[in-house]
Amino acid sequence: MDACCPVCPSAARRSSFDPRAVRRDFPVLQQTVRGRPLTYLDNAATTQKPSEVIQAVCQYYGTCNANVHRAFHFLAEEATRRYEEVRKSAAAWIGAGSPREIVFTRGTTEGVNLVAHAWARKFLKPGDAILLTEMEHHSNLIPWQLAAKAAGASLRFVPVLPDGTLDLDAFAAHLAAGGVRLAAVTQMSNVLGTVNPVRDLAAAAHKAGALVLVDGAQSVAHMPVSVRDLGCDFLAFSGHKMCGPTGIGVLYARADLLETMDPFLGGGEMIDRVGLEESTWAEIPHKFEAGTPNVSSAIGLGAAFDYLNRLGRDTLAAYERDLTRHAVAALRALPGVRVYGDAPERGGAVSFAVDGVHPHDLAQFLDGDGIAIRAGHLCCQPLMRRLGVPAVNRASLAFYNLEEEVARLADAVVRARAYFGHGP
Ligand code: 7TS
Repeated sequence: MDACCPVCPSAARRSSFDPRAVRRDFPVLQQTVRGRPLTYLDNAATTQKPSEVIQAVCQYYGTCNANVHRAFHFLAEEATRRYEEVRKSAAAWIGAGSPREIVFTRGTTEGVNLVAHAWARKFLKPGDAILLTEMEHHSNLIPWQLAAKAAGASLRFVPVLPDGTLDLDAFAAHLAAGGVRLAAVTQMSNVLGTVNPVRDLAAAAHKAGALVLVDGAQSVAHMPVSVRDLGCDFLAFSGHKMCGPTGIGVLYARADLLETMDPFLGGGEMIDRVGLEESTWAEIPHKFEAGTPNVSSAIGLGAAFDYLNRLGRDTLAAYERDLTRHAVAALRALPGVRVYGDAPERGGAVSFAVDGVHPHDLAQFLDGDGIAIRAGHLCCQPLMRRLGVPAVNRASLAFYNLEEEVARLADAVVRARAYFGHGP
């Protein structure tokens, strides 16, 4: 990023980070689309993958493919060793006390569902409440609707204020009303970019006797996150949003909670002793990993941890913060453009509306220029209702995005507005 950018005066200090060099690690980003450079601004949906991750998956299949945790031959031992090494890397990535607290899942969605089944359905009673917020992704809403219905529990919601932050007084009031057994909150909104004060929320929830689940789908990919620092009881995230492959994610859960929870899925590998009528379960975390896991994607996720660690998480987060500030300012400066969310701490999901242009039309127009953004309700229909719109546009940034890509977006938005009859 240019040091001369007026909205990011600290850029010069970070000149050692070279996003142009980093982009060369990503084969997808080298492409042109309809003769134009690909401008990929849909990173909140999924990030692109560096060669290192792609090669790790290929290399696994080419050298040591085997099922894990069951055979004694050398391929199986190597595959198991590598799979379990990634569990240690995942624990280190989020500051968990032990790899026993790391359950591999398919992604955030499965992690939340696991807790909703294995914890909530076992421990919630009629009259209990689950505290959520209006900005939750459907993945951190629907599982709780289902679990609450099954247990006879209720749901309570913290409203979103006009600046895109949570109504913290309402959060406190819900806790004070009693009966809340779990607060489930996103750390970073995939629509507004808002970073919620999860550490404070967790402390307050614990004081009220509630557990805390953090949806880390957006945060874990874009800022350093430590479960110890946050003081949360559960945290779920997805590998594919942080340069890893699809189909692999992580659920962190406190070991003592995992010990008391029922299994989620039943089948091979999650058992200790199996009888015809009754069975006992494997040690945690294996009790929660029934069947053949996604070994290759776990290996790829391990490569993603290594890659991002090498670039430096603080460096990447600082660069993204500057680029986000720049993107928000650039879009806000355009006539007829409204950016949603103005939280003091925010990530790189930048949702906006263009006067008189339907979000889907805009996304299609931008696609004609090789610019990939998302349009729609972004799996946050209740939040759309709070914003008073059926859909938004969203540009979402990663550390390999450039200031010139933001300029390309802004220029295309201006042309789209003119094209649809609202321009200057
Ligand atoms: N929670 C949040 C905050 C998310 O942004 C997403 C995915 C999920 C949960 C679900 O993650 P998954 O990997 O299990 O699917 N968000 C988006 C998005 O914003 N656009 O596409 C997917």
